[in-house]
Amino acid sequence: MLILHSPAHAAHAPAFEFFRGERVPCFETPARAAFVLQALQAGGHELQGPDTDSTRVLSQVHSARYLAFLETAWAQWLALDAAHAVRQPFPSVWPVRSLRSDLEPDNFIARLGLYSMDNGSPLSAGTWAAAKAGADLAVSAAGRLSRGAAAVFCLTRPPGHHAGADFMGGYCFINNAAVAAQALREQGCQRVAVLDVDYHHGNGTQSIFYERADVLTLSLHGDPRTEYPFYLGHADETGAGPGQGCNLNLPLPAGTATGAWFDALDTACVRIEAARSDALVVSLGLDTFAGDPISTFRLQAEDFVGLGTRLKRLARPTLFVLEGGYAASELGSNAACVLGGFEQG
Ligand code: Q9C
Ligand code: ZN
Repeated sequence: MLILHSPAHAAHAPAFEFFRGERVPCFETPARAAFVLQALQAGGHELQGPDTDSTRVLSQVHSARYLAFLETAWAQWLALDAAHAVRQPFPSVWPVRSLRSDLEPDNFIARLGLYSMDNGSPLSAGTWAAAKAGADLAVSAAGRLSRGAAAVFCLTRPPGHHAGADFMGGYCFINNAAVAAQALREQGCQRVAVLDVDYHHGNGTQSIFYERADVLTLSLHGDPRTEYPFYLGHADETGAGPGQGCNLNLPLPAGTATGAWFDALDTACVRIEAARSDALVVSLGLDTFAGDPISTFRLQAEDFVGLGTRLKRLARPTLFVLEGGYAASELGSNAACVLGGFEQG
């Protein structure tokens, strides 16, 4: 399978996040992509770089003011104090119900809160460069599918599926899967399906397309009653307005293992076929793995082969985008299992 990748991902390398009352090393690291690259190259997959700038498509997915903030956020942080070069900004205040989000405060931390859903998306000097490179890969991959490729894998980080039109969250800044789906639409696909198999609900992708009938969004994930992102991802969220019926959530209890997970995958696949989607974007989170340090599902390496095989049966042009997966040393072999299952399926 064709792999699209850029070394620019490594520019996003914050050191710390907050976890259960402690400041801990980030789970979402450059090493994740290095493990995937190593495994896929060892598996003989062809590797190429991006060939398209995503700027125009990005403006169809994210708000202008959010993109302007993200692009300059690190420079703004440094401008406050040169000592910030070795510190990470974290939001500490958010415009929740009854507070105004139409105005941009002058205070940097207040603006960071305006554009964040959590304090779990640490920024570093190269965050914009890495995230923008990921979007370039997503648009480039859509172009490959439109020109006849059967499948492409975008080896990107940081991940994207928690990022909404105007906010970052859950290690995500730009919604690569949404950018890919939007690019496919603009390149002539009439109906696109985005299937999110990350452990966490793809709240950003769902919200971006919630009122649209041209992009079907589907997500299998840990039940938001107990799992991040907590405030979206319930089964009764089915789309709105013209997009009514175009969102499917399949929340599963913490601890879900192979049998129940594949039943849900089958439900999602049947819906994709019924919708006659003509291209498939897969938000490929591998944090459903039993060994994941922050998640509770219990999939094994061979289950990822089964995932690839099931997706191949859909027989649609397929664009994989890497999302989560924090058992870094097994991330490469698990990704290779999905691609292997797809190619053999
Ligand atoms: N610092 C993805 O898998 N954060 N994101 C938990 C808080 C939520 C995961 C720790 C996990 C987000 C793309
Ligand atoms: Zn995840």
